[in-house]
Amino acid sequence: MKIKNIIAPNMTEALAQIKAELGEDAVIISSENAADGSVMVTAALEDDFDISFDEQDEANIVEAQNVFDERCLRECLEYHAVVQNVGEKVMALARQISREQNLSDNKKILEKVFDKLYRYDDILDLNQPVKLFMGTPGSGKSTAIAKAATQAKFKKIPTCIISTDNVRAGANKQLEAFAKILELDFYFCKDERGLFQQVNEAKKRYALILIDTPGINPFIPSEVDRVGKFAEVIKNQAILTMDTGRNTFEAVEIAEIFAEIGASCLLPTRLDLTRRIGAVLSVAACCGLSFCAGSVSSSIANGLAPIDSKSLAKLVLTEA
Ligand SMILES: Nc1nc2c(ncn2[C@@H]2O[C@H](COP(=O)(O)OP(=O)(O)OP(=O)(O)O)[C@@H](O)[C@H]2O)c(=O)[nH]1
Ligand SMILES: [Mg+2]
Repeated sequence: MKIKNIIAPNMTEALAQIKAELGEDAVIISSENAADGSVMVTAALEDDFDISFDEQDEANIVEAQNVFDERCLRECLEYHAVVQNVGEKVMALARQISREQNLSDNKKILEKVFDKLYRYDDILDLNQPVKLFMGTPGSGKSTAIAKAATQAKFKKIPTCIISTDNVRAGANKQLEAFAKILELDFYFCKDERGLFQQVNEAKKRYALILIDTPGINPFIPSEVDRVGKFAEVIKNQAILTMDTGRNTFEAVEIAEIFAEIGASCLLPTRLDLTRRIGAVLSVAACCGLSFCAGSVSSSIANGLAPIDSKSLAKLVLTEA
């Protein structure tokens, strides 16, 4: 606080001097008349604190209120065993979205993060009518095909199934039996040349062509090559089926090999047997694979569940 004592011939002059020296906001604390008729006035001025509240201040407060629970989200990602670089990407996007869109709700933020981070396809998207399923042995290829074929049958989509699996005894018989029950046409091709011809023929008659391949060990090049040749001739959608409960790092390594031979889409299987989905979150982000559906039961009748940013966010936040 600034204090000034002013002596002036009269009160009018004293006030003028106070105004000149301390400004309009000064207040008179005391005044006295001296014996000679002059006046002695004590005036004070509060220090200048900026207490104005403008739009920017308001925005800062809104932002502060909307800070999301970073620790909770980080713990969820750790629980699901998401690989570090994908986890960091999710956190960075979450912070950006929270700040830019004034959001504090973890579920809403995570949905928006997954909207940005992943692509989502429809398993029955007929713009890509030829769908080849690939994956490790027992990853759920034939089951996923039977489920997709069942959905297609319900929607009256003209569909056929082609098997290229001559590795596992009885593999064709199983799928052929499904095709028979569903009253769908079933074909078998033993090599890539046969597949090429069969697919070209099938395109004239069917809106959806589902191709099964033998389960392969991605660490054995000759096995990878076998399915790679099939993928090369169809030049359409290659779907990687993967057991959701796999070790995250193994899953990413395996998916990288399948992505190299053309896998563009991920179909997580055994979601019903798994609580942690870090492997599939990591695979889709690291290998740039879209999600096309998820398998949530061994039962063919239960079909395939659609996967989108909402279902992924729910799985991440509720299981952890
Ligand atoms: N609980 C559960 N079981 C599944 C799911 N998907 C597949 N299975 C089971 O997993 C086993 C293997 O599935 P298949 O569809 O035969 O796997 P595949 O990839 O065709 O196997 P190969 O042809 O031997 O390479 C079967 O017993 C299926 O019933 C699923 O989403 N949930
Ligand atoms: Mg099979």
